[in-house]
Amino acid sequence: MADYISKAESCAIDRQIQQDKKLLKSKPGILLIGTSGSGKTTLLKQVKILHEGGFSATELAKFRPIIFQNVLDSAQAMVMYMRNAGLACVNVENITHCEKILKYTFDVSSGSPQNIYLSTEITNAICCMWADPIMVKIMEDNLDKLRLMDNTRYFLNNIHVIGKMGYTPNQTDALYAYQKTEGLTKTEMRIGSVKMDISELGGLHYGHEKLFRFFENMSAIMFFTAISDYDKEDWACRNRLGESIVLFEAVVNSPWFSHSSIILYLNKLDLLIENLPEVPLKQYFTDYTGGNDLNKAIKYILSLFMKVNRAGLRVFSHAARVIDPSDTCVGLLSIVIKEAILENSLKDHQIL
Ligand SMILES: Nc1nc2c(ncn2[C@@H]2O[C@H](COP(=O)(O)OP(=O)(O)OP(=O)(O)O)[C@@H](O)[C@H]2O)c(=O)[nH]1
Ligand SMILES: [Mg+2]
Repeated sequence: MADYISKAESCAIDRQIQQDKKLLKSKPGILLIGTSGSGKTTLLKQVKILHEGGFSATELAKFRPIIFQNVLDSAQAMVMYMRNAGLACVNVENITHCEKILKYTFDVSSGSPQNIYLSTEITNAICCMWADPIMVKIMEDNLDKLRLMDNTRYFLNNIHVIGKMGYTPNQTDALYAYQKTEGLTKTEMRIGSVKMDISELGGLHYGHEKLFRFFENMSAIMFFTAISDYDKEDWACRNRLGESIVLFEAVVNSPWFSHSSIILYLNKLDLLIENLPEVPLKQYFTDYTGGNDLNKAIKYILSLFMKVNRAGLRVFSHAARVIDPSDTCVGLLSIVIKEAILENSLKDHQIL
C-alpha cells in the first residue's frame, strides 16, 4: 500500500525546503574583533592580495600619505624616546637631524591628504638618524619601552625608497601601512568557493560590549590578539596582552555570541619569535616557566585565554603571522568558516 502524506505535511516540507535554500544561499557573516593593532585590517588586505588580485595602482597610491605619516610618527617616537631616556646619537651631526625630525609637520594647506609628502631634507634626516649606531642598541635593549608601531623597522629600513620622488607603495608596503579603523567596516569577500561578509569592529576596548548584540547572527567571530604584545603597555600603562585577554573574556562569555564559532587568532608570531629571546616572558607573566621555548610560550599564552572561557565555547585557535603571504592563515580561514557554517546548520536542524 502506498504511503500518503497530508496536504499540511506537504506544505510543511515545502516550507522547510525554502528555509534550507535561504540558509544555504545566505552569505556567512564573519566578525573580526580584537584590540587596536592586532591585525584585523591586515587579514582583509591579505585576502584581497591572495584571492582578489591585489590592490590596483589607484588603491596603492592611497596608501602613500598613510605610509608617510607612519614613517614620521616612528621617527619622532625614536627621537622622543632618546630625549626622555637621556640618550643621544653617536654621530654629532645627527643631533641636528633629530631636531629637524621633531619639528617636522606635513603641509596640509593644499587640503587633500594625498598631497602630503616627505621632503628631501626630512628623508635625509630620517635616513641619517636611522643609520646612527645608537639605533641598533636602542632597538635591541629597549624594545619593550619604545611603544613603537610594529611597522617601524620595515618602513625605516626602506626610507631611501619611500622618500624618493614619485614613490608608489607596493602590495607589501600596503600590508604594513597602519591606519586605525574607526567604527565598523563591512567587506564582501570570496575565499575559494565561499562568499562571505567580513565586518571589522575597529580598535575595540572596555565598554564596547554593548555593541555585541548587533552581531548575534554571525557565523563566526574571529578574535585577534597580538601574541608579541606580552611586553607592551597601552597609553593607560596597562599590559596590552592582559587587555586583550579581558576583551576576549567579554566576547567568549557574551550571550550574544553563544551560537557563533569562535576563532582565536594569536597573530604576530614573527614578532614573538624575535622578541622572546630578547625580552623574557617571565618578566611580565611571573608564573610562566617555559623560558625561551616558543611552543611553551604559545601554549602558555593560549592557556591564559582559555582560562577565561567560562562558557566553555568551542574555540579554534591558531598562531599566525597575517603579514606573511605564505602563512596558512587565509587558507585556514576558509576551512574554519566552512566548518562553522556546517556546525551552525546542524545546530539549526537540532542534529547537534
Ligand atoms: N610583523 C607583523 N606585523 C603585523 C602582523 N599583522 C599585522 N601587522 C602590522 O600591525 C599593524 C596593525 O595592523 P592592523 O591590521 O591595521 O590592526 P587592526 O587590528 O586592524 O587595528 P585597528 O584598526 O586599530 O583596530 C600594521 O602596521 C600591520 O602591518 C604580523 O603578523 N606581523
Ligand atoms: Mg583595522
